[in-house]
Amino acid sequence: MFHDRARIEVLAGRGGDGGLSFRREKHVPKGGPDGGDGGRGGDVVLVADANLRDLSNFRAGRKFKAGRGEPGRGARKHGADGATIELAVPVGTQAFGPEGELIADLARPDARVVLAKGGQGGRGNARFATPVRQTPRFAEVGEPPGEADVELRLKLLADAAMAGLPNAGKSSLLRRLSNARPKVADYPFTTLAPVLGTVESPDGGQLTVADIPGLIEGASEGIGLGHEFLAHLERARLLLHVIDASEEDVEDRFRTIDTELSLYGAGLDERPQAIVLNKIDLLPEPPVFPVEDERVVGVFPVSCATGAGIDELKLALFRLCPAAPEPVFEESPELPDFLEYRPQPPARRTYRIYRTDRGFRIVGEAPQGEELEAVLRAAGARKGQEVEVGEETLEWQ
Ligand SMILES: Nc1nc2c(ncn2[C@@H]2O[C@H](COP(=O)(O)OP(=O)(O)OP(=O)(O)O)[C@@H](O)[C@H]2O)c(=O)[nH]1
Ligand SMILES: [Mg+2]
Repeated sequence: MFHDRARIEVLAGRGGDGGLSFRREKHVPKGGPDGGDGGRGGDVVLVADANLRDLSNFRAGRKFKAGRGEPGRGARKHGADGATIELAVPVGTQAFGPEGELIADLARPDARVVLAKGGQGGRGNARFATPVRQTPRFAEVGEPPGEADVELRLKLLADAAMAGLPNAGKSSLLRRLSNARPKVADYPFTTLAPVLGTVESPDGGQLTVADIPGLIEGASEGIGLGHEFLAHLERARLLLHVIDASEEDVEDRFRTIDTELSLYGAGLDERPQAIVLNKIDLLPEPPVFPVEDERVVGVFPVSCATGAGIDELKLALFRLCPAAPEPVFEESPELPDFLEYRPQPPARRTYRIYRTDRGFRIVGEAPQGEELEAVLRAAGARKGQEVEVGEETLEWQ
């Protein structure tokens, strides 16, 4: 099975609480505050791995959790940072948020995207000592972690992708053009999953070409195998439309595929097409392509059986493939090794939470009602503890 979709839930690590501690030494009756800071929670990161072919590492509904930051301790000991987890995905994976919005596009090998950011560690009470407040009896609580519900979709990144009816000779053509060795047979739907091949030019250039399972009429509505694989044509800048020229009605068969491309949408019907008229070894005369269409950037009679026309096609591919587009997301200025990074909207908190020796204190514009409860529960509030909010002191139930 070829898995090109997965739904995952990710939870970063909570920041560790700041330490609330006072120095205790034998001959020092009143030691100063010495609680260290809590560690940062780990992130959940997607990393594009050039060795992966699909998303089968992710089965439906899998959850991934990064490590929590350790709390700060006495003697100003800082808590350790929580472990970040890296989820490897194939190059070409896109991540979508709950509303179907594009969050990340891992379009290059080693591209990295933070899906959920770990919480900052809280500051320990040692940090709050001032000349007028020598014994701060509070420490900051660690920040809550980022979380995300994400749909991963692999959309192959190929310079050119093949479209065509079953049996047209797409896989035979990929074998002729590239290093890939997809299965070839004289029955329809031989190819069940996309295959990528690398085409090399004599002067050292490289292109990738994708062989996609055959399309039939109704493919855009899910008939045959084509539908779910049409997405893999989306990011190819040139379509190689492969037609068996040894049969009648070349134009009809061209139209059948073209209709499915436009019904699918996503701009597939605007993509430039190179028409490959295959199986000319079975024809007494060279074929003609009877269609006038501005998207057709070239017509190539070939025979995958004899190799006729293949070198011409290969050379033309390097001329016809438009330059790669700019990445969807910019490189992050503050994280230069994070490509295609899109920062999460910063969680602007209008308040801070501190642990005290009797419970918690909230300073600033505190949340109300259920939100306040959730925030305190997340901070580890227990029954009977005191919660100071502004001027009020409540008891946590
Ligand atoms: N005579 C002749 N036969 C060819 C040529 N190219 C491919 N074939 C044959 O056509 C049949 C189908 O070839 P494939 O490459 O498997 O076709 P496909 O388009 O990948 O088919 P699906 O994967 O089912 O969509 C095989 O029997 C090939 O040997 C050609 O140029 N000449
Ligand atoms: Mg095939």
